[in-house]
Amino acid sequence: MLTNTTPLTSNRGLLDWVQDKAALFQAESIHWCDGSETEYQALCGLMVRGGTALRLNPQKRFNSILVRTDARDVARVEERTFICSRSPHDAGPTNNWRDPFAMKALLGRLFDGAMRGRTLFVVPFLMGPPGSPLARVGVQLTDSPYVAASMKIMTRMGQVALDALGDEDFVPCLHSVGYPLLPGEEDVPWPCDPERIVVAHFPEERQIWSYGSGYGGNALLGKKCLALRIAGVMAREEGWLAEHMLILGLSNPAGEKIYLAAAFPSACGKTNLAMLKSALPGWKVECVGDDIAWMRFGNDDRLYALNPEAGFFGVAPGTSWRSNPHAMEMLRANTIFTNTALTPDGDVWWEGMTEGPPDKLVDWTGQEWTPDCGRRAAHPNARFTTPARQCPVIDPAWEDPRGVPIAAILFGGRRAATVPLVYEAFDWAHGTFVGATMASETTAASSGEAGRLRRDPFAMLPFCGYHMGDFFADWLHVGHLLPAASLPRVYAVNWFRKGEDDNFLWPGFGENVRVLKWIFERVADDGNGADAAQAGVAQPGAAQAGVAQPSAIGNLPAPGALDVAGLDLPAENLRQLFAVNPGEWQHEAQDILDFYEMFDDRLPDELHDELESLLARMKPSLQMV
Ligand code: GTP
Ligand code: SPV
Ligand code: MN
Repeated sequence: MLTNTTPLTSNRGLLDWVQDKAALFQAESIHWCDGSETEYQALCGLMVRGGTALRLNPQKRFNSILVRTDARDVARVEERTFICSRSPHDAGPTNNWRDPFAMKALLGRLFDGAMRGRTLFVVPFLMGPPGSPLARVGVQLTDSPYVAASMKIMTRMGQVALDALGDEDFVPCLHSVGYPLLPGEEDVPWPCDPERIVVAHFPEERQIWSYGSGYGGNALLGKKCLALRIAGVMAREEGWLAEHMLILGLSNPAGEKIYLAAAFPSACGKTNLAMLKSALPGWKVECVGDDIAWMRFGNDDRLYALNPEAGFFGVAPGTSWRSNPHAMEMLRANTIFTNTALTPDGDVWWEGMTEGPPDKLVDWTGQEWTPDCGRRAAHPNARFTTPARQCPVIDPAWEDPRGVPIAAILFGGRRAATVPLVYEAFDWAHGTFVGATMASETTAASSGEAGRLRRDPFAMLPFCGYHMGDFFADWLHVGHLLPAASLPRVYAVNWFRKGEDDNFLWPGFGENVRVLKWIFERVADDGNGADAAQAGVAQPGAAQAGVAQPSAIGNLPAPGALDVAGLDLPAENLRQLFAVNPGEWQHEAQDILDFYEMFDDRLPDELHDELESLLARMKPSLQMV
């Protein structure tokens, strides 16, 4: 049973804190998580008996469960996420700010007795590979077995974290689903308090307090709360970067390899790109991480990135043997599925998984479902939680405590118009401008309207724990710290441009390797491409390899430089994919100017200069329209 009351540490600060908070929460019992397999099984057993989870058919999905949440608790809630710095200026205009004193008073009331009738799980977790100079320990107190089990997959959880902690400080993370049980009261399958969700960060004290939700980034506090919002504040002080980025290794047919990092907003393709199965023979992608990158400067003046997580919390809809076979492979076993549909033979299903839907399902709300019923079978933000080591293309260096050297950084989003398939920034400052001004259509990863275009700088809009203007300044600063030759090159990508018929112009997924290939050939040229640098870029039959031509917005692939061999892509699609439409870009520039306004004098001058340079470069073409 889950009642390991013996603390697994002698860290005085931790012991006192747990005792203090257990009294506040009034939990019925305490369990110190050790992170063992036995414990994981017990947590799953608890969820199955309590009606939170269903065990899937082991012949289909070995050692896996399906969890259905309350329909009101299905995604991150950005309006209820707060940065509680002492001064509102430190949270900046892109964050919801609350006074820390007032917020603690509010949460103190909500937490008071919130775990009555429940077990308090003490979840020590390590973000980052053991032994890494950047690795950080957090301890989450939670009353959700789902959260404890998920943390086991997503982080290095239990004794390993306490060993890394020793007598040092940890990031305290308080979490309750906010559904105390009175004596004799029966539990519900997914307890939560959706009307009163609060996800609060105290950057000066490095604390996280979360109430009311059991879902994703609201509740798995190691992920967005610690590894991005709080880590960002630490990184700023200590001279490193915490980013919403995937990390991948890219090898060419000669076996030369570079690493890339890419920032796309939530549900815009990081998991898919991070483990893509290459459509080009000989080219290979290996995955270091799919969501978060911690980046530091190496002694060799290069930028190194590591994945602080140990699992993937990935978007299920759209994942198929065609779009992402490597993900399908890793989802065969040891996975928690959340808010997917259930097949009659005890397997999971979601929209886009197979060509057509099965005849009959149980949908994510537990109701009978048929293809003509007019409802979705899986929630659009249905997710899988699965260990990173199960990824068939996990990179050999994914747990290297030093991280991997980054040769290029990509910024992308969902843009139906305006933004070409790929272009290259002229230099670091221009690259920072591209990151700072990126925009994307909103997705189901956050509650609220999907499909609305918004600026999402560095894909960090919901995840930056301090003033976004200062975040921009930090990025510009990197460009002054490192020699230009060792800075990663910066690219914008957009897999989501649409034609007049509203269809995607680009096939995406495994074919995206064609864009990566062009980038590889570009960076291999300038000496920052690791092994590739020495080997040169000559590819048989690719006379245009790595060649670019400048445009007003950046360097585009020269005609013939993007390898589209064997891809049945109409020439008209290719033309539209790379069109830089002056009217659209004039509108874009105006929108960026409006966006700049909220930052006042905290917007670095260099970003104003970059916008002016863009306008100046556009002038000749504007006169033509
Ligand atoms: P978070 O986990 O929320 O941070 O999301 P993510 O950035 O990892 O997004 P993910 O890779 O899970 O993709 C989200 C959705 O976009 C899925 O439904 C994918 O099928 C779809 N998608 C990913 N890559 C492509 C692509 O190249 N083209 C198209 N058309 N869709 C894509
Ligand atoms: C995202 O929304 O960017 C995610 C999912 O990766 S969550 O963990 O819910 O933040
Ligand atoms: Mn994410």
